[in-house]
Amino acid sequence: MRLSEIHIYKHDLPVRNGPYTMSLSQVWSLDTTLVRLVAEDGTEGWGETCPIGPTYAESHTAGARAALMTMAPGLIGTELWPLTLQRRMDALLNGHNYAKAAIDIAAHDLVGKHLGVSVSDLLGGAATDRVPSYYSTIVGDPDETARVAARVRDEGYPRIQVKLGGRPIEIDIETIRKVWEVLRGSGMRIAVDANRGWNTRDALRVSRECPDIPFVLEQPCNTVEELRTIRPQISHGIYMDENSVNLNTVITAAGTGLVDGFGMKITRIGGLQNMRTFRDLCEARNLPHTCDDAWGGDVIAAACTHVAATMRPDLCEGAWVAASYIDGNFDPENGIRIEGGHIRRPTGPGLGVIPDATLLGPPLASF
Ligand code: 0XW
Ligand code: MG
Repeated sequence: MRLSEIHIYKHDLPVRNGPYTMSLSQVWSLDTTLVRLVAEDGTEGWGETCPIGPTYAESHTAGARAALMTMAPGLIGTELWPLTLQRRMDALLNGHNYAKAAIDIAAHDLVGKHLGVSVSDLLGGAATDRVPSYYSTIVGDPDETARVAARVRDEGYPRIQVKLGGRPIEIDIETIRKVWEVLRGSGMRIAVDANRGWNTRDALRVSRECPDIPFVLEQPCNTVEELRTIRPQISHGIYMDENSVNLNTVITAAGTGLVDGFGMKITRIGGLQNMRTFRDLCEARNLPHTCDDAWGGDVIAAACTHVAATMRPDLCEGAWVAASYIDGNFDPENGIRIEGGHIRRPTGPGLGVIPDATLLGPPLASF
């Protein structure tokens, strides 16, 4: 089954009650890119990629569209099976995983629709229809963050990710302590995520001053070398997020015992084809991991939900989707919603969500 048409769309997703604040960035509205692939038999598939601003990762929203436009002419006529497509994209453009991911997701959606199976079944089969999510706070006032923690605990979230960094480390430590006061005994798991914002001194101090609190440190510092420095000096687990830029890095991090788990993004690793390999590597090493993306609407949210549904349940740290920070859905009927801290796995073929193209306006480019 060959690819006949590629259409590229741009859409703004304002942050509800913005800004979304992390240690090194603040965002008010996200610029997402969607692609619609059409196969020679007329079957369609949707993909999406949405960097959360220009400083979170080495990805840029206009860069995603430029990369897609560079590859698009050379992709027309390519077989849509995901591995074939991945190799073709690599032959057309080096790197730019986050742009390739949009094509890869759309191809999985299209192949699933063609075969009448869901993306989670294409990825090996779902272990659950009720996928756990986790709540990610913003960097905020300690008391307010503790109030949010209590609220999402009561809503049924199994896990919380507390954003920290970009301010005096004493306020971060106070925030962790206040969150723990309300979550102790609840069974809720805690990650503290400085999004690269601490130096090794601060990361070590957080761990030393909170020896009684069972959190994991997600991407505390900027580089792999800094993670390696703090690794033998702390007792808290370390998860890698922003540094896991490709499968090569993941293999080394998992294989050398550098980290205890991953906060993982589908677009950063290059799409669902690579994400299934990542998932299997984690399973082989018993390493917990999330399935997230930086941001995005229903298409990326559905992709995250399908992958997380296939993860070994005891290793699944949850699917993070932007639904709690954005209004409305691309697919008004089957769009992704979080209920009780969990997400229902879409039941339809492919991704199980179909964007209403009238919400997106005309494509920016068509091939
Ligand atoms: C919580 N997230 C998945 C959403 C934002 O893009 C940041 C990210 C993370 O874990 O760093
Ligand atoms: Mg993170």
